[in-house]
Amino acid sequence: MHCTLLGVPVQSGTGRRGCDMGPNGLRAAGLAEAIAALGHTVRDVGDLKPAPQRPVSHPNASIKALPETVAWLDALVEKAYELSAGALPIFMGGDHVMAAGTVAGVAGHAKDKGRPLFVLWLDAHPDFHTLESTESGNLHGTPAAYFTGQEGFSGIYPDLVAPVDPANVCMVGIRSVDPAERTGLRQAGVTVHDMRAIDENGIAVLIKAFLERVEAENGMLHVSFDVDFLDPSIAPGVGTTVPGGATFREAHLVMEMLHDSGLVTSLDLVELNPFLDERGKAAILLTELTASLFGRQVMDRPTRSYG
Ligand code: NNH
Ligand code: MN
Ligand code: MN
Ligand code: MN
Repeated sequence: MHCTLLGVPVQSGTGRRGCDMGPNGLRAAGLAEAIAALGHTVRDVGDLKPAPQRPVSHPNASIKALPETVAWLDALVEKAYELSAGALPIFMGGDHVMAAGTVAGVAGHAKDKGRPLFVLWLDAHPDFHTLESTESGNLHGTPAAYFTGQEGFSGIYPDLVAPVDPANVCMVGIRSVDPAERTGLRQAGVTVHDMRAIDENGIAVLIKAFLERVEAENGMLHVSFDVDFLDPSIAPGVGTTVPGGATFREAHLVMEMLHDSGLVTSLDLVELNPFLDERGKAAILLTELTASLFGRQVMDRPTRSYG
């Protein structure tokens, strides 16, 4: 397999500084080397720069850093569209507002190919706020609402060429949902597997059902991995820790199943904050998890195909 690494040092979407060091944290942890060691070719194309700022504004006064964030998205939608036509892109964030740009760009490519885009959202949070509903004003809480075409983003965030069908979005690991997000998710029909669903069913059952759908519909699959999906005890390097997250083995199992499926076409690694990390713990874990996604196994197993 051929992959491209792109650094996206955006941190205007979060209230805490340090996510701009995320791409270099992953480089220091040996992300490219870990993927290459599995027999893949990896090209690191460096860090993206934001586009010039547009004079955007919104009546919600709590919103922080709107023109700065939109400038990142303007550059990123185009770059993600361009990269997804070639080797498998791995987007190294940066805070999670990055996914507004990556998913919008990748969705444009899927549309060109006439294939549906599916999104696996691994996160403690659904990030399903609109510009009206966000109370924190931190725009990393908005990407999933934007790329599924919820109202109120047009003329501000980049124009959406191909909104993702909310029915094709599967969220796993969710354990912190604001009231407006809860309503929005239900109305849109997003599949949300909260931590209780993982406890009751086991994560493998949930992931397998989703992958079978992607396969059956010949979908492309974007995986958006927020570090706070993981329990903070194993991944301290993130600004928004929420207790009760995915365990070490649950997270690896998801990545191993994603590898075996052969369905993943693009990947976000977001919200790593090296300033808050402990001796590279979260950066190293994220690197090891990515290695599982690219085929690292304890013992050889036949690669299953879903569907
Ligand atoms: N829902 C909260 C907000 O909008 C928290 C979002 N924070 C995240 N998302 N880290 O992944 O502010
Ligand atoms: Mn997130
Ligand atoms: Mn989160
Ligand atoms: Mn492989």
